[in-house]
Amino acid sequence: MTLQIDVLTLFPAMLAGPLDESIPGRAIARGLVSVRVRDLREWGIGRHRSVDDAPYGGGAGMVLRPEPVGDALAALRRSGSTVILMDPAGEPFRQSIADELATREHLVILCPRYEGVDERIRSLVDREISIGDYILSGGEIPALVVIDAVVRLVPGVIEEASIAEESFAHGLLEYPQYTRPAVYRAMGVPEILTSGDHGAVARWRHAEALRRTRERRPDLLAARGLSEDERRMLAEIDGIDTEDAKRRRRRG
Ligand code: JF5
Repeated sequence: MTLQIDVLTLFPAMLAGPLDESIPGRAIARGLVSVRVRDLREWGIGRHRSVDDAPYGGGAGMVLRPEPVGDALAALRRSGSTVILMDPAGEPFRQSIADELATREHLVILCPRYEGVDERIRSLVDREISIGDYILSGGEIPALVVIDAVVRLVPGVIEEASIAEESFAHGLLEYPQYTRPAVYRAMGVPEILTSGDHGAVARWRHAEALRRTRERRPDLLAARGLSEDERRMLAEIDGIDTEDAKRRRRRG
């Protein structure tokens, strides 16, 4: 089943290039995903196809008028659609949201410009998503972020094993990766990776992912928790001699 995505924007050209490239480009070319970019001005008001107006109460900038947005959403949405507003005041985007969106049949993504949409438009959308705490000039780049994260989860787009292996799938940051040459600017490669011992490599990677996550994103570890085995791995990294390690040494 093809995931269909409609993007509603005043700057359609901002979407075309990125969606032509790499994994999204290939997914679209293979028909696994279909993306249509629609110009909000198609639903603009009057001879000038007006889409914005000054804010009630005064203040700087312009606000997207509700009628063009409402009409566009009415035209694009159907039963089974999920309508998304990109907005810094939305729910922080995370992998679990991407997982959920990848199961939908039709996404409509609304990209605000200027000072944002008329407040009454919020009642017409299913979810509001933020990609982070910074100000952008429009919702197009956030929409591309969401599309990229979602498209790669659509069955057949990338190898199933790659998704399963990905660190966020386990709630951890990725383990360190190395490729040739064996020595680069006097920096070597951990010996275990060239040992041919696949079990040892897997354990090392798991331990390094834990180490890195604890160091850089303790919030992720706190949210996820640690198994008994993982506590032992971190203790070993810290050089703490656990009763368990002593027992294992005695047994040889
Ligand atoms: C925008 C008014 C929205 O969509 C975003 C955004 C999402 N996360 N972080 C920023 O910004 C576009 C511009 C103006 C509302």
